Amino acid sequence: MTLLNIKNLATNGKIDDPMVIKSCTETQKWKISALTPKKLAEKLGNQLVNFRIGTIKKDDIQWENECQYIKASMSEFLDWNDSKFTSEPFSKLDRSENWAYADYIYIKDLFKNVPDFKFTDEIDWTLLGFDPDEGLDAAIWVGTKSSHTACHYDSYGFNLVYQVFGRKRWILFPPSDSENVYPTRLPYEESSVFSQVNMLNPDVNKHKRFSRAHPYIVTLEPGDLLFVPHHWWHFVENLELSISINAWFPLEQDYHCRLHEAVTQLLIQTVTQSDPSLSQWLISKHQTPTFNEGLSIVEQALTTSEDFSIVEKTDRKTAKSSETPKKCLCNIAQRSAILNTENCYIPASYCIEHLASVFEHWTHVKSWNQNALKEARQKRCRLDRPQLTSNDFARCLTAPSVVECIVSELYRQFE
Ligand SMILES: O=C(O)CCC(=O)C(=O)O
Repeated sequence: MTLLNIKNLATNGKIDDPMVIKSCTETQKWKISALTPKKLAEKLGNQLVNFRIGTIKKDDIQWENECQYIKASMSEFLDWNDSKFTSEPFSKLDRSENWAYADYIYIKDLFKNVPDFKFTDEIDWTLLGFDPDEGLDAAIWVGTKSSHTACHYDSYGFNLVYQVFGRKRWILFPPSDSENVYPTRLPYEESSVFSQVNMLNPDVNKHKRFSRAHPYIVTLEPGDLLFVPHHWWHFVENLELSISINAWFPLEQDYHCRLHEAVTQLLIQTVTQSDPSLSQWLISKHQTPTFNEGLSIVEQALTTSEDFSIVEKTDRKTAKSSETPKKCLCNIAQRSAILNTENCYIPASYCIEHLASVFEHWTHVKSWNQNALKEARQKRCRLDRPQLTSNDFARCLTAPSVVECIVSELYRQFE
């Protein structure tokens, strides 16, 4: 019998806050739990792996479209990490100035040439209540200290993250904070919505509403399992050499998200065609389809989301007329009981007050106040009218709130 049925809890709305299970008994049974960077390098031999390279800057994050991408073996990566002699391309990168991240690599692809590797022996999602054919597209993330992923949310499903080696810090924000973290589709990556806020040094003059956001902060250690609910924002940073794995699991509302994504893709295609310089925002892995291909993807998504759109519309009406913010508001004690594990805790106590001790430079976010807002507004009025660029216009046109209006209009027109 499954003791910890995460699938049931997550898909039936019994947990809708992030949750960490410290030293999770179930996942520690997985063979992959014993993986270390050294063992990984031995298993993979000379096989080349993609690494994302960023510059170490104390208070500046690196967006994916600003990173370099290289291919090297895992052992070259480890030698470089330890400042040992290594060959190109790592030898060209100054270790003290750069970080490297083999991020979001499908486990099945990475280990396809490793003879003794069997996915279900390594990772057994059934121990968490999933069916044997679920979670097979899990990804692995191997990064040096300071490597990070810019703040974003994933369009589909919910996410389970297992920390295998080293420590990794997650800063999460609820979907209700969306307007406080300034969503954008530039840079564009299919199914990721980025925040414009620099999480290592937020500019509160530029992003005023960020001071109202509600971060949940947690440091994952080896053996910890993190549940990331649907559409929760996250900024993730490796605090030391780290390995983690994750998988996204589908939810019913993904039908609606698929239509939202299809419309966004079509708009991105349109703006990059009108001004090719906007292509700098495309994260290289992804190619946008032609306009007609994009249109037919929207059409398909509209057809498959039709049934769901009826539910969505009803939900939206109810949401407006009711003040209840959440489907499921059970307290920590109740949830611990549901999970039937002593090691479970919810990092909800990591609220805004906690920030100062985590990031000293965030203290100015806390001290920022209404007077500062007034001053900033007056200053802006004194400035000359800023010039509207194609970049500004593209950012507005592809903004998730605008796309949501288009999606609603599509539902109305094709009812
Ligand atoms: O671990 C990371 O750097 C990012 C992980 C992430 O974005 C995710 O699992 O959704």
